[in-house]
Amino acid sequence: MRPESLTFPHNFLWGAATSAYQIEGAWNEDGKGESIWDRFSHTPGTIKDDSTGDVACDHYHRWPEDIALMKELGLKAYRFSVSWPRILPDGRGKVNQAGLDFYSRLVDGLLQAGIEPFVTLYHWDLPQALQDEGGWAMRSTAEAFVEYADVLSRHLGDRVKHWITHNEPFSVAFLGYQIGEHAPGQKDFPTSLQVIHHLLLSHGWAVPVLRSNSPGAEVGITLILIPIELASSSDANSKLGRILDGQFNRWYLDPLYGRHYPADQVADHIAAGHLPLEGPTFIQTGDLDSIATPTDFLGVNYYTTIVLRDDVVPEGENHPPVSPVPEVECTEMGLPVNPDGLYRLLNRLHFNYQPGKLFVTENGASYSDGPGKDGRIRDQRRLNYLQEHFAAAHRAIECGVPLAGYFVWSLTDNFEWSKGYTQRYGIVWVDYKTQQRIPKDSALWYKQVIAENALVTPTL
Ligand code: GCO
Repeated sequence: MRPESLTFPHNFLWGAATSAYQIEGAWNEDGKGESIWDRFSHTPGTIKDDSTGDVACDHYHRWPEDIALMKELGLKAYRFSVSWPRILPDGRGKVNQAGLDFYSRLVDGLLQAGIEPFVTLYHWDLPQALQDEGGWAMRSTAEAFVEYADVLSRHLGDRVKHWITHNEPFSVAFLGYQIGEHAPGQKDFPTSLQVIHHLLLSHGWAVPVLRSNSPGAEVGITLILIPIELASSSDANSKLGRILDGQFNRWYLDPLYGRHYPADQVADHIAAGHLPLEGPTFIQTGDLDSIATPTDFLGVNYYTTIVLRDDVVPEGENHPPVSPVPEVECTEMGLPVNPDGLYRLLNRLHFNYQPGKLFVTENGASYSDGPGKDGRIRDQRRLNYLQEHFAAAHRAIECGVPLAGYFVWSLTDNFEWSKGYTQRYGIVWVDYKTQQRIPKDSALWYKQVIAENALVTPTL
């Protein structure tokens, strides 16, 4: 390793990411409305350890401490999401001032600490009132999203200069509407196509609203991207590779970058009877132009790559359908570790779609290492994971990919959706009984990386 070559560009934004439902708690305080995740987690049998996000990391009350922690680590940026039902308890109409005040204080606190806020508008906690009307299957929900974007950006637009409309529309559709493992727990493929369309449409509609309320701000969207690699070029592998890449990646990237939904996938859906749906079509003239509204950056969430091998067949509803290859290390989420996949993905995006700017908006790993007898948390596997992925990002930058920042998922351990508290992604440990936060070795090393703006060798 040549240390001098592993310095990152000046002003590279090193950050960490979280989302509202996963950390805030205070699920019914200060006028907040119910979200689909409140409803879902309160439904028996939905969450692995029968837990909920009712309290989570209690960030709603402990945010000053959390900002102090971020400052101590030297974070340059913090990506968090806003709970829509804290702002508009019924999804539209009546505004809850207490909700706006909470985020306003958070933003002010971050700026005072010299930390750039990156605000995600939708990280999955739809107001239940909108779900009662059909949720994202309805075009009216996309309209309500624009109202929400307007209210929020009117209040924060003077201080927030980075907006992310949606987090991972793929996960909303796949986990929430195809396999039913996330809220709202439906299993209906054709509906999921409608849901995706309305998510993307609401993004496109919101972009000009955010820009006009937040002069000079950069606006983008975050996608989870799951590269598919072929370990052999058999016909079966190539076909499956094309289909999975279409479902996970191209179905989102293509329309966002003005190429419409991918023709091969549309043909597959028609052949399978998934399109068109009964009744009037959900795609209206002009929608694809709206979806392709130019943005300032693309947010990339990267965790793993799917490698298709002839001898290992992905299992049906396993998500993502990874083929565990015995010799490849997996995180405790069961995701194979593949840093090269990030390098190739960033290059592919640059070659193929050319976003003006890219941020890795999430990357991290679930490992449960906790405090040793001396209280120190030796999460060496997470540290290695991050080190290898930072190096992959660095290689991509050297190839000319305009990567401007990197957000580790996650700042603290938190509520991992249907896995409850059984998976720990934080670089900071949370003791859920006492709410004590303890930076893990990975956090202490990350602090050094940020301070040097370079991939330093851990000296812990
Ligand atoms: C995402 C999810 C995160 C998860 C993380 C780990 O954006 O991918 O929103 O909330 O916690 O991906 O699975």
